[in-house]
Amino acid sequence: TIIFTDLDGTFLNHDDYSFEASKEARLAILKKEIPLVFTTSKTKIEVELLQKKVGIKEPFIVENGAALFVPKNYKGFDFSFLKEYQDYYILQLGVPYDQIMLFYNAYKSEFEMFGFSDMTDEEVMQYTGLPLESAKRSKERGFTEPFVMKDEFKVEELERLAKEYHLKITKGGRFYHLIGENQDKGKAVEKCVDLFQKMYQEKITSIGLGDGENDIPLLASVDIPIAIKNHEGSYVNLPTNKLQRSSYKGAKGWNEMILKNV
Ligand code: 2M8
Ligand code: MG
Ligand code: MG
Repeated sequence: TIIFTDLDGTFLNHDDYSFEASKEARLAILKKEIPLVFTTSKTKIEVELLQKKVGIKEPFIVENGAALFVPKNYKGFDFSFLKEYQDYYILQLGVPYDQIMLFYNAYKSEFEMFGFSDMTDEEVMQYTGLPLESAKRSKERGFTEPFVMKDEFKVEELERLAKEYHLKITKGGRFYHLIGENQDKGKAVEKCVDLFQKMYQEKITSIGLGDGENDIPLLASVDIPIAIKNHEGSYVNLPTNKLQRSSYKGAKGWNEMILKNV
């Protein structure tokens, strides 16, 4: 078994980003040595710090499926056929941030987009409720740009234009995200499962948890999809009767559903 989880609103509470309520489930996962793969819109540095806080060192997927990082020497497996990057092996599905910014800067005034690159640290804090240090880290983007937009009805037109640049738009709990056309959380999950099946030489059961629109590809690509009740009290929709739904929001819902499934 391998678990892929979204962070904000799923593993972490939407409002205060806390995860204490999932203690029991985290212990169960630890005991069974189940890989817990954070699969998020967040940046590499944000995930690294969260892993430290949680006390785990696992592979992780950043910026909406832009890249999968596998720590070197993970479980003694040989991932050296992948590209090396710092203390990791990396598999990249996203495009360089420069390419994202080329499009973003060309259209930001016309569409009145306000992105992380325009925001001061304080503004990111206001929009997200993150403390200063975390806000700074969320601005260290490598592959994608989160933004808000005044005229939300113009998103369709923006999507059409993005397509010409081989980019697309997805939606997280608070922001739109400008990302590469060949990336999403689901594609990265599939690559990761393939890698692990190669290592273990057997079929692996994948569990996925998410609360947002950008988690739909993730949920669609796992064996056991779990929708966590989002901050508005609703669930993402998936055209399958396999979808399980938590009774609680955020970390408490995550705890509930992991204990039910592992
Ligand atoms: C952004 O992502 C969230 C995730 O769902 C969103 O769209 O609401 C990201 O840019 C991330 O880096 C940041 O930590 C988060 C903070 O709420 O916002
Ligand atoms: Mg979320
Ligand atoms: Mg997310």
